[in-house]
Amino acid sequence: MPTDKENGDDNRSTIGGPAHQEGTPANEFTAKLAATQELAARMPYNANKAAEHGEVSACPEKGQTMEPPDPFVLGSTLTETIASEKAGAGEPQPGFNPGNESLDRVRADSSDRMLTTNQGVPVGDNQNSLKVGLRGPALLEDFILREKITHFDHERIPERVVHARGSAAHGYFECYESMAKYTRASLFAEAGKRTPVFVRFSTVFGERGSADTARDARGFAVKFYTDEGNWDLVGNNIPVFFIQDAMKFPDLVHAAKPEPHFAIPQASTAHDTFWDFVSLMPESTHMLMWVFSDRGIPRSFRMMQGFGVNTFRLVTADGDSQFVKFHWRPFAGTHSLDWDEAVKIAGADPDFHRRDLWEAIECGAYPEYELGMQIFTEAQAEAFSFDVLDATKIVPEELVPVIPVGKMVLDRNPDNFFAETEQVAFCAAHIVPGLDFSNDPLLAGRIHSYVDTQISRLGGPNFHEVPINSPVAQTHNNQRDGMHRQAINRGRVAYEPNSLAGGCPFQAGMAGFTSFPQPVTGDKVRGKPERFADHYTQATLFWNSQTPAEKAHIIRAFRFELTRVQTPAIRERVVSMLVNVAEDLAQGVALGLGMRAVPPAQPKALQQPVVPEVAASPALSLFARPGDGSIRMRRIAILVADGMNGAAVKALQAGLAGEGAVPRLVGVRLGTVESTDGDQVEVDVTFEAMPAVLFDALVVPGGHDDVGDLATQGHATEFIREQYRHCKPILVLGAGKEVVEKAGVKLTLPSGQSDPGMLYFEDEDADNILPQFIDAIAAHRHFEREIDPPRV
Ligand code: HDE
Repeated sequence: MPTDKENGDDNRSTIGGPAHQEGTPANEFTAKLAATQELAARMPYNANKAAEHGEVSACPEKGQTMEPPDPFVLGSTLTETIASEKAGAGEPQPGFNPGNESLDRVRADSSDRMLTTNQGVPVGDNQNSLKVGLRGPALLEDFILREKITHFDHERIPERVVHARGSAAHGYFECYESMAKYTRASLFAEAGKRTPVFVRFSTVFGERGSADTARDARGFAVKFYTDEGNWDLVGNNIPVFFIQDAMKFPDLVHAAKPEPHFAIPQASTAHDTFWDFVSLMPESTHMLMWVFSDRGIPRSFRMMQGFGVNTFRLVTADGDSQFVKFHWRPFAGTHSLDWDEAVKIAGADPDFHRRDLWEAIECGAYPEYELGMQIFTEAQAEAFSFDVLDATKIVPEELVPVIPVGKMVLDRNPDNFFAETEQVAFCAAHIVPGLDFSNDPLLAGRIHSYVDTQISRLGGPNFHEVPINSPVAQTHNNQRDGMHRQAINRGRVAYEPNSLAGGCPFQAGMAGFTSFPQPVTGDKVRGKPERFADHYTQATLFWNSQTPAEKAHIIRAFRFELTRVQTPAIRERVVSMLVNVAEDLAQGVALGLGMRAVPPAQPKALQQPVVPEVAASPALSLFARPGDGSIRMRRIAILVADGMNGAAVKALQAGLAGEGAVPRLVGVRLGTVESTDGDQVEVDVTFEAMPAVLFDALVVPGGHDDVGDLATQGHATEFIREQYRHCKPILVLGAGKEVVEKAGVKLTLPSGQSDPGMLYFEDEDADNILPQFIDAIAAHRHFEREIDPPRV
């Protein structure tokens, strides 16, 4: 394109202009001015202004918009068509924002490439700094060294103030049926519709490098990249929370985190400040019951439920709204660890959950969860004995059933932990048209908190442009500038209403997000609704819904934590709170703490008793969801030593692997062992590298008497004892029985009855070994065997 100079025209000023632009434009600059004038003139006033007031404002107008007579009007420059390798072709696609494209746009691959600086300059020597002579001083001009070190110096960003430790995966959500009669949310619009998701699981209180198996609630945060923007369902694996009002969140977190004077203990609530706080906050009792049940130590992220916790709203296209509670249910069932096991795993493999998620996805055993909704009207909510705005309460499934609405499949691991898992920014305020908030005062604080925290964690207001956070829906607004801005917005208009950009981007009107017009009246107050004062009814409901084994575990969990509390008055206060939940619970804990007597119950905030709708809810037991019977990704140890029956071991190994399980031959050291038929069998892993706690089940093979020297190896003996103590299925074949007995483990229950988790076959080649063992593994744990203190 010839420039104005070449045309013989003057350069034009960018300040002011004539009162009238008449005549044919002499060049592109004046043509642009004229087209701009034409466009602006078509919007003589803001026609929507009147509709912004009064009752009609409830249905906002679609913004005024016009097409420009010339596309240059909307551009920043006249030179935008001058292409270069860096600037691009200069042909913007109207309405397109490449920041929302798939992550491929930022995936970097260095295969077959030279090393460069961040400026793209090839680096000749990546081994040595620049010096005066080989033994001389380094030079300040070494920009290559300085860039490398400077970048390294700033590699870390602040960790999340809570939920710092986490792992994530990509996947998709698939809707079962249209939910249009409940919500206009586009992801629920039709059967089979798929929406990409990114899910991050986390612990709450531990630091970024803490162990995965700490007792804690688990975060279950799902980012749905819907075609109408991102929806973040930022939930937990427990359906209630410690507190009722956001005002108390910093107090809770300060009490639970390491004590500030010496920063101890890491990732544990077993210390004075936590129990001091919660025992003065009786509304936390219900949450404590859940966290100190086995839900606080899940076996895997793949085997835990998720809950939205707060009450939300669904809103239809016609503007009708109902309340909703969100639930995730794992197809693999809900399973947990044993506390003793969790403690040992923290040393043996602190990345236990992270590794498990990664391995399952890499192996094609994609974790799957069903999304369910409890949908109920405001009138129903009014009639409940509890307040649905109180996040310390559930809505029992007996009152409102959970409707399955779709399933989520996690089928891809992130490429880069930092870029994706660390930089992902969830936010309880990220909702889409068709959803809305309730007045839950905890949720109100959350709506504020998440964006605010990302500003310091990710260094500014543009964190939505980090590729993992940017929606797949196009983003267009007049927000500009700030740290790390990536979008290069075209044009000079960054305000609305405007005529100079043809009114764009224009407000969506009723096609966009509109808040549900819930009527609100009342005085400004600080306080809580009366029904929030019921602190114990649902804690008791939870207790009453547990099996005897689960109750025993809850008592032990309280016992462990409170034993580590130093101040007896705090222990007493906790027990006095538990008396209000159930006598047997309080007695069990008091006994475990060596108290001389159970203290009297703490006075209740609510004097009149609440009559709950249900006394027990079977769905609250962890055993209510054993899963689909599959043993995919369960780790099974097969102990091996010289003199074992190799044929039986190989058959089992193949059979278990065929079921998708992970059988590993565990021996004293790597190398081979010799089986009875003279075969050399390769050991997969050693007792040291993978101790018993890292396996879900055990096989003790048969063979020669004593199966070689297995019975005399301390490692093997300890391995068998731990598998037994943690109530895991054990398969014993032939002479393996002697090895097990020498470890002090009995094949029958303490009562003398047969142990369903202990399978013994004399004939090591019997046909029914595998099916029976698979059933025992799918059942996960065999608590019939459990006694306290343990037998071995
Ligand atoms: Fe969070 N929470 N939270 N929270 N939360 C954060 O946001 C907060 C609450 C939950 O994998 C923070 O990005 C307040 C309930 C998850 O990145 C922060 C209150 C539930 C995650 C924050 C709550 C959650 C967070 C810290 C009370 C279950 C991790 C870093 C008013 C429904 C998301 C961050 C991820 C993270 C604030 C209570 C779930 C500080 C103020 C209840 C799963 O913004």
